[in-house]
Amino acid sequence: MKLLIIYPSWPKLPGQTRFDLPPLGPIQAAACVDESWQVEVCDENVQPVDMDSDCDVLGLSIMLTCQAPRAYELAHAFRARGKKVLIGGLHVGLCPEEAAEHADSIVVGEAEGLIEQALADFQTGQMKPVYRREGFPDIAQVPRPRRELYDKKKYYSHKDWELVDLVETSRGCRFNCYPCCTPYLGGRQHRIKPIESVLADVDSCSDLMFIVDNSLEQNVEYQKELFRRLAGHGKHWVSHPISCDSEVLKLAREAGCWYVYHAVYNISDKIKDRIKMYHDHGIGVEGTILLGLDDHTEDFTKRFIDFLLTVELDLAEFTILTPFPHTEAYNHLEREGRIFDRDWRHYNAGHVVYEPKQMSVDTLQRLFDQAWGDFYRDESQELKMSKLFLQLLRSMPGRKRRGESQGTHS
Ligand code: B12
Ligand code: SF4
Repeated sequence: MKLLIIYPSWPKLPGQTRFDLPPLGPIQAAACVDESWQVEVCDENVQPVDMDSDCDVLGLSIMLTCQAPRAYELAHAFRARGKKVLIGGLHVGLCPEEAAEHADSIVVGEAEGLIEQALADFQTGQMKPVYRREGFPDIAQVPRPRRELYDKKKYYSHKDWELVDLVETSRGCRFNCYPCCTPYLGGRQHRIKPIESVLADVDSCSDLMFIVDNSLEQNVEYQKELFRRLAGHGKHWVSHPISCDSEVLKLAREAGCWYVYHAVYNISDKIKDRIKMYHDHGIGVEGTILLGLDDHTEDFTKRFIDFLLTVELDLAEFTILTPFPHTEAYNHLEREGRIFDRDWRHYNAGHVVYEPKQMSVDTLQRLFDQAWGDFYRDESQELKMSKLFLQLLRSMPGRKRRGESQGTHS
């Protein structure tokens, strides 16, 4: 039996240099599937879809809400060719009823324990429309993702350098920030993987990694233990924020922390100090900046952009507040009747889909473009990225370009 899992293409942010990373969801779901199935993964962002695939089941992996329309198009095309279609991924956890309209079957939430059942039921002709569970699978039992299903050299390289592998060390978050759906999807408890299983996975990765956990910061002891054990594995990595505490940052650096994504949400010395502290420990910072919150006026946004130019961020990613399903932002804006655009293709964090409180839709859209333009005016994004790479290469002298004899990784 053959399962083809497609990760559909999505509309990228217009201002951003394009980097395609090997998605983790499809190969994590694939890891649950038993040997009676041959599994293929196709990331439509980097390769064409074989519409005439001889698969028995088409799996669709929808991570982002803005991927959903393309996923549904593919679902219809494959069903018209007589294929059974099984849809899973984060967006299915947010909008199961919608996904179910386009599939023979859906897996709601984390796939472990469910995708196996769906495929076994397919083999006996009894695949159910919905697979879901109460609670979450045992994080200690989550298998290692099947990284060999990607041709990294072919599809995930930039200027001859192989890009990062995605690694997950925990799920869930005890916080509940306004724009975020992670606590809804992954639960309000921080579920951590045993460090041995993280390290076993890490050893199958290339020397560059993106630790995708949304909030390692919520567990200081886990960070310390993880970073202590990660040191010596020869990895360099990017992550979401880690605790701004000298001991944690020192351990992180020794474990190969390259740079962190860090939300910058206001004009304050506290933010400046945090960025400086990361830098003092040899860790870069990419600011993630959300525009369009209710207290953002046009004047504030302009001053905010100016402030960002002074705080020595290594990179910046600007996004527009987007009311993704099951977030506080959605509940709030929906309650006030301010969401006017429900086309999921516009939910890529680069479109205004709601009425901002203190400016017009057009003004916010213009300020978003201006933010990208101003931040990268003197030094382009490519140049800033190259500087970060140079910094990295100095700390890993063994790393060679693809094709050279040593230090290459797959
Ligand atoms: C990695 C990541 C990215 C990477 C993606 C790289 C790639 N090629 O995949 C990058 C950096 C590109 C990215 C970008 C964005 N991201 Co992002 N990202 C994530 C992150 C941190 C991790 C996702 C992940 O890999 N999880 C681990 C895997 C194992 O979990 P999973 O995908 O859910 O897979 C499981 C199940 O869903 C299921 N499953 C998955 N596939 C399949 C398939 C089948 C057939 C089945 C049955 C089951 C199944 O099984 C898996 C195992 O249980 C999440 C937050 C999070 N922690 O989940 C945000 C997240 C997905 N991103 C989010 C957002 C908003 C964005 C942006 C739109 C804006 C931004 N900057 O944040 C941008 C895109 C901008 C643009 N238009 O270009 C939101 C999603 C909101 C939404 N509803 O769309 C999230 C949830 C963050 C958040 N806290 O709100 N992101
Ligand atoms: S933004 Fe980060 S800290 Fe806040 S709820 Fe989401 S995952 Fe947790």
